[in-house]
Amino acid sequence: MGEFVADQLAAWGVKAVYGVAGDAVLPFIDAVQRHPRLNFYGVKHETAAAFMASARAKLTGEIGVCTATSGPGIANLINGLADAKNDRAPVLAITGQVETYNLATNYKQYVDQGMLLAPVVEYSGLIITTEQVNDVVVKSLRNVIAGKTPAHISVAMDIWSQNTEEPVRQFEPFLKTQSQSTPETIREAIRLLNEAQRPAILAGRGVGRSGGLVAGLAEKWQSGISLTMPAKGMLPGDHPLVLGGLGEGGSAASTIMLNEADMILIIGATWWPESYLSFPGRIVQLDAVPENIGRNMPVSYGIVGNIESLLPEITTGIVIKHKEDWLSRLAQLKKEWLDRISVEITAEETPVPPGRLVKILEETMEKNAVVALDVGDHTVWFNRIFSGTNQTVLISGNWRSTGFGLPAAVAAKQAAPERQVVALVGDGGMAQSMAEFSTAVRYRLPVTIVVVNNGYLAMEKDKMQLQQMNYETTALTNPDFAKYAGICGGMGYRVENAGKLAEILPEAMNCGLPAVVDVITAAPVFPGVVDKEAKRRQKS
Ligand SMILES: Cc1ncc(C[n+]2csc(CCOP(=O)(O)OP(=O)(O)O)c2C)c(N)n1
Ligand SMILES: [Mg+2]
Repeated sequence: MGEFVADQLAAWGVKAVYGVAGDAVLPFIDAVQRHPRLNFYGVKHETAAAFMASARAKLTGEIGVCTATSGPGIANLINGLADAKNDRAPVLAITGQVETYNLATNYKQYVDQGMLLAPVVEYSGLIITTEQVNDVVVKSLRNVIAGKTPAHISVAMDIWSQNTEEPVRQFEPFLKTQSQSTPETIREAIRLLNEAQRPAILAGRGVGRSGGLVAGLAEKWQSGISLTMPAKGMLPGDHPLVLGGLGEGGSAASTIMLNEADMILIIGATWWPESYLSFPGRIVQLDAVPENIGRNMPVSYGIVGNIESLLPEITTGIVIKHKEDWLSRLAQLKKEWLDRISVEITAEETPVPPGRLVKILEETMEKNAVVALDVGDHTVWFNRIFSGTNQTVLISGNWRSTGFGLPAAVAAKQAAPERQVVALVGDGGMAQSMAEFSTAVRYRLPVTIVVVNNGYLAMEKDKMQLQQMNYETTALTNPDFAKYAGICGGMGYRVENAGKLAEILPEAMNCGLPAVVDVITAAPVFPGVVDKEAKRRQKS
C-alpha cells in the first residue's frame, strides 16, 4: 500500500515528503525513501514538517506533502496546515491511524483525525479498506490542486501491509483550469480604469512573476504602486512608482497614496488593513481566484483570470492621460518617506538598529535570493525598510505563526538549491524552531539564518508597554545561538556592531554550510506602532 500511495503522489508531481517517523506511518516513509522520484526529509518536529510542506508549495506551486504518526504526531501538524490553508498553499498531510479494530476506541494514540483537522483542511479521508485507497488518495490530490488548499488522508495501520490492485491514476491537468472573465467584463474594467484621475495599484503575492507587467501598467496609467509583504521583490523597490509596503509595517507614502487616490486597482492581493484605509474611492480588483474578489474589501468591480495574460490586455486598453499633479505628488511622497527612513538605516552602531540590519541584509543578499521571514517586530521592520530587487519573500502571511522562518528556509533551499536562501527570524521564533537547524546540517543545505536577537518577544512587548502592562514576561533568556549553530555542525557568528555585520553576513552566506548570524539588536518600539498609538490618542 505504501508503494501505491508513493506512486500516486509521484504521478501528480510530488517530489518531497517532510515528516517525523512514527509506527503508524513507517511503511509509507519506507516506500517514499525507496521511490526513485520522491525524497523523504526526516525533520525534528511535525509542525516544522507542515511549515516546510507549506513553504515549498508557496515557493514552487507544487504539492507539498507532510507526514506524521497518529495521536501526538498529527496534533503537531495543525499549525503548519493552518498556515497553508490561510495562504492557499497546496499541501497534503498523510498520517497513520490506529488499526481498524482499534478505531473509535480509547486505544493509545487514537483521536478522530478528521475532526481534529476539520478547521484546517478542506477534505479529510480515512482509509480502512484497500478498495477505498484509490478514491481517497485521488480525491485528496484533486482537492489540493483544484482548491489550492490543504487536504488530509489517514491510513489505518493494518492497511499499509495489504496490497491493492488499483492502477495509479494519472494527473488530471484540467484541474488547473483557471476561471476567466468574459471579454465584456474586461472591457468594462478598462473603461472604469480610464476614468481614474489619481490611480493607485495595490499588488500582492498573486502577481508572481508578472512584476514587470505591473510596472508597465503603472507607467502607462500613471499610478503609484503599493506592495503587500509577500509581493516585495516582485517589483524593484527603487522603481519611482513603487511607494513601499502597506499597513503597520509599511510606508507612510504608500498609505497616504492609497487614501488620496480616487481609484485603486488591486492585483493578486487580499490584504486590506482597514484601519489604515479610509479610502472612499472605487476599487477594481483583479485576481486569479474568483472568491478573492471582495474577500476583505469593498470592491466595486472584479476581473478574474490569469494575471500574466490579463495585464498586457489591460495596459493596451489604457488611454494615456497626463496626470502631472498626481505624479509629482507620488514623487514627493516617496522622497519624504525615503528621507524619513534614511535616519533609521544609518542609525548608531551598537546594539544594531533593526532598520540598519534590514538594509545591510538587503545590500548583502543576492538579487534573486529567497527570504524566509518569521513573525514579529523584525518582520514589520523588514516591510518598512526592505526595498527589493528580484527576491522571493516567504512568509506566514495570514496565519502569522512564529517559528515559520527557519523551516521555510530549509524547505526553500532544498526545493531551489541554485538560489541563495536567507531567513530573518526573531530570537523568540528562532527558539521555537531551532531544532530544524540540525535538519539543514543533516541535508547539507547552506541556508543563512539571521537572528534578530533583541532579547524580547518585541512585538508583544511593544503592545504591553504602550498599554502600561507589565511586559517582564516577554523578555527572553536566550542561549548563545552562534555556539548552538557550531555544535550542530554548522557555522555560527555573533555580531554586536553594525559595521561588523556588513563583513560577517557575506562570509556566512558563502561559507558553504548552514549558518546562524546572531545579531544583537536594539528593540525600539516600532515607529508604526508609535504612529498608530498617537493617532488613537488623538481620536479619543
Ligand atoms: C505560534 C505563535 N505564537 C505566538 C504568537 C504571537 N506573537 C506575535 S509576534 C511575537 C513575538 C515574536 O518574538 P521574536 O521572534 O523575538 O520577534 P521580535 O518581535 O522580537 O522581532 C509573538 C509571540 C504568534 N504570532 N504565533
Ligand atoms: Mg525578539
